[in-house]
Amino acid sequence: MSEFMSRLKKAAAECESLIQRENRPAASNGVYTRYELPVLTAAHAPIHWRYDLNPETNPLFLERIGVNAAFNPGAIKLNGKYVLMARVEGADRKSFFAVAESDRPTEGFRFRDYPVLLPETEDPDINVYDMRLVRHEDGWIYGLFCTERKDPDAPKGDTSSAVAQGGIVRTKDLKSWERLPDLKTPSPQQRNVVLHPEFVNGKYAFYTRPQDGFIDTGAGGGIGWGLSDSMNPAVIDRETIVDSKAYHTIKEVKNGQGPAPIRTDRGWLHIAHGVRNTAAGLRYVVYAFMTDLAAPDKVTYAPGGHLIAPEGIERVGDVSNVIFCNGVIADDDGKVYIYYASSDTRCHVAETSVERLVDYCVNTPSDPLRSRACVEQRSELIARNLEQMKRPEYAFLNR
Ligand code: M1P
Repeated sequence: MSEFMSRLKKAAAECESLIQRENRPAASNGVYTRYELPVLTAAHAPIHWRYDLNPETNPLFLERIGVNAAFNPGAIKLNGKYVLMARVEGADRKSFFAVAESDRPTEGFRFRDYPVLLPETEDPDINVYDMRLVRHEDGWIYGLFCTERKDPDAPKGDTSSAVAQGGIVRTKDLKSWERLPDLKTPSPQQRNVVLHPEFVNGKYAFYTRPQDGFIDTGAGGGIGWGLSDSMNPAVIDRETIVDSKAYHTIKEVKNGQGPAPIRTDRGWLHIAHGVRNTAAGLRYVVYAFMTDLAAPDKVTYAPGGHLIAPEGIERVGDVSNVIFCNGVIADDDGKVYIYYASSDTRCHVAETSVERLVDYCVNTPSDPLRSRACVEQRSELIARNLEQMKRPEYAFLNR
């Protein structure tokens, strides 16, 4: 067999076995259950995205256009399929979007034949990433994403400074896309823009993340909120803060709304990310909170600390110590699949339910913001438990 054919067969078999491998539930803290294996990685990218499959032009079967990472997926259930809109990053550092789908929520994700050819505005995007897929009550599925362009005011020689804004597309089928104008807000830059799934006072409602600079949120920051009369164009005149960053917390440096919130009987259930600084750089974790059903910008429950923090292999990647979530699927049976990415490298899933997440939000005490107050909070739980443990049915605990 030629080198071409033997390498082609090997590459195809490896990719297929990755897609078809079984994914089993792993550790659970009762709130959610992680699954053992990532659901999507760079190696899930089809071989026909990466190799030239013609032996005449690629006799050695060399990879031509590499894929570096598949992470930060938006998520939606469409026509009975679990669909991820992954941020795929080529070896050339440019991110793009690609749909991967499966009949099962925790395994079997396969990329479609082509990545998404995203329509551009008259000011072409240099980089696009982190799409939130939102099924709005107006009948459209919107894709809200970050569009990044070089900062026109960057000093000569500065080839890093960029401007981030909220890009918007809409679709009915995740196949044909209509590009709408970028969101306009009073803030110089935006990232983590998310559309609320319902009208609020007859208007489109957005979660934003105002920021002064590309990385630093500066005086801005916090999960913002604003209303727009229309989506075409979407314009927010006034931004308020729903959930601010706070000193010595998991969201000390910045935070951002994850996917669109889930409607529950007890309020809107939000998943977000919080960032703090460490000697090893920024640490990103995922947290949860709830807001009022009638006023989605009013926080009603704010459990202290993180919901998901990086563990094991999740800690390591292109941008280490990062857990980021912009995709969740609330299934018809009440189960919730949290699709999260680790270290800007790969996608994972954790399974939970609306019931468990609401219980978590309502019954987890909020962050008391001081070490002593934290000990008092924990001691109160310990005291109640020690009383409980005196009951005969707890004798196995040997107290
Ligand atoms: O590298 C970590 C994350 O950084 C950004 O998120 P934020 O705007 O909250 O800092 C995004 O680039 C995100 O994609 C990335 O995972």
